[in-house]
Amino acid sequence: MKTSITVILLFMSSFSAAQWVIQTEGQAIPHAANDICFPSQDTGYLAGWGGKLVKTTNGGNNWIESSPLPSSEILTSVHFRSNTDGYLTATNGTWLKTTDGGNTFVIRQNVGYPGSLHDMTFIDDLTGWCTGGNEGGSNFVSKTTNGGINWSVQRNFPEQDVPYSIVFVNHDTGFVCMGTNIYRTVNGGSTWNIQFTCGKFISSFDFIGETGYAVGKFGAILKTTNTGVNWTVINTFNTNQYLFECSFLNESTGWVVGDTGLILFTTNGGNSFIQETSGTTKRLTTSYLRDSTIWCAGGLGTSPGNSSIILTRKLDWPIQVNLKILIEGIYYPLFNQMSRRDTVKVYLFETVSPFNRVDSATSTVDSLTFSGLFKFYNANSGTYYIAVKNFQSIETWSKLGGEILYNDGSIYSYNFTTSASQAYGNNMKLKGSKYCMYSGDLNQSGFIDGTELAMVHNDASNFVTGSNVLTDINGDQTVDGSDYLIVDNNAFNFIGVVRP
Ligand SMILES: [Ca+2]
Ligand SMILES: [Ca+2]
Repeated sequence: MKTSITVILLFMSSFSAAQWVIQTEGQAIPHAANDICFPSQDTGYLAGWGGKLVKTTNGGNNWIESSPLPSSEILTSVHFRSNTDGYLTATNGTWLKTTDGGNTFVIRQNVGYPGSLHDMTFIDDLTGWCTGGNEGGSNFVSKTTNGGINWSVQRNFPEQDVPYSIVFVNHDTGFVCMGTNIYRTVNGGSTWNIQFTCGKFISSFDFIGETGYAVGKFGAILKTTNTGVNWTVINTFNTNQYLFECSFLNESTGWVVGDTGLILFTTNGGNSFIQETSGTTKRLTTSYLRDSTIWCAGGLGTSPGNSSIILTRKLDWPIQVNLKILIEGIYYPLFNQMSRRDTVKVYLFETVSPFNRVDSATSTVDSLTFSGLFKFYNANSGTYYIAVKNFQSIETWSKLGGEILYNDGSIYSYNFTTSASQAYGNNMKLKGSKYCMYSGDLNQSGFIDGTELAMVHNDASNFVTGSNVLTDINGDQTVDGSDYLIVDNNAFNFIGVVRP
């Protein structure tokens, strides 16, 4: 018995979510990493201690080292807007620019004030900000509007605060974290105001549209849904670890990385987190999402045992669609239920001619909730028509234009029952107050006609009974005149598939 349980668990784990893989540790990059950036799926950069920048051109499998600064300096951030054009910041106040993928650098010693540079963000090729300063010294945000040629200091903050992470969601609205405060600007950094005081040191931000997250010391996780006007503390994962960075794929799905190899994952906007197995106890300081891959990296300081580590994880979820659908014959409005759960096959079609079929999934639609969860393992994120088939019904397509579906761990909901227009060409039958797939295409020819009338008539004449009988249109386990009536009505109205 014990053996069979083990086998089942192994079987299940091989189909669970993707795993983190350690791409490189120690030797490839001898010092801890601070920031990672992937301008494309293949090309990535990692900046860290010892003045080191490393580069990959194969998605992180191999890394090539360069040393733009003396080893006593620390590169604090790396930001590439293309495979070749990027910027770096360093603790000695140096700002570096490359236009050849890190082979050569233009080095700028001062972007406003002396002092360490901590972070940098660019909203387009020309406009960017960086944060700098030292404890008890000159603390500032500096802005460029010409790709880093000129910089203007925007504001001195209170002496005790040092600005670290900075992010802009557009040319006007941006955030810096300073100590336990989140500062916000709505005028491109001309003025900054404290928007939220957390009580814990804040490390960094990530924004997806109006939704943003911030993480920090002592397990701090914060969330905003109105572009940072209001912030709420998320307490759903209890940890005291230092959280360094978060990367979100959409408003609800994202990762948080932190001390001792901690990686947290949520698919519901932080309502709950699960801890993913990282395979390391090293500090993870940075994470980056690009297309279907996330990387994170870290390490601690320059001592040999604390050298850098890079982990990666493929996002190989299916597209998940929760469909609500009713089947005319077996739906009873009086009881608001179907006479049985039924198997439904769902296809995804491209929305441009010739409307190629891309993927399919089969599931059961519940007799009471009218819902089923369909998982598509082959389709990539994209816009698709959702076409539904059932062994007794007319194939029914989703409304004009298609639906945007993502393979990002989220579940997309589509409800065919609320309105005729939820189906392409309004091709559904109103029964009670709900819309249903037409019943009667028993040979799946795409239309309902005399062929099906003959089939039902024949079985009714022979008093055929039983469950899941093809000609038992209303699912009462008897083939009779009431089944014939449904088919007759639809045949009379020339009901057939309506699709682009
Ligand atoms: Ca037919
Ligand atoms: Ca029947």
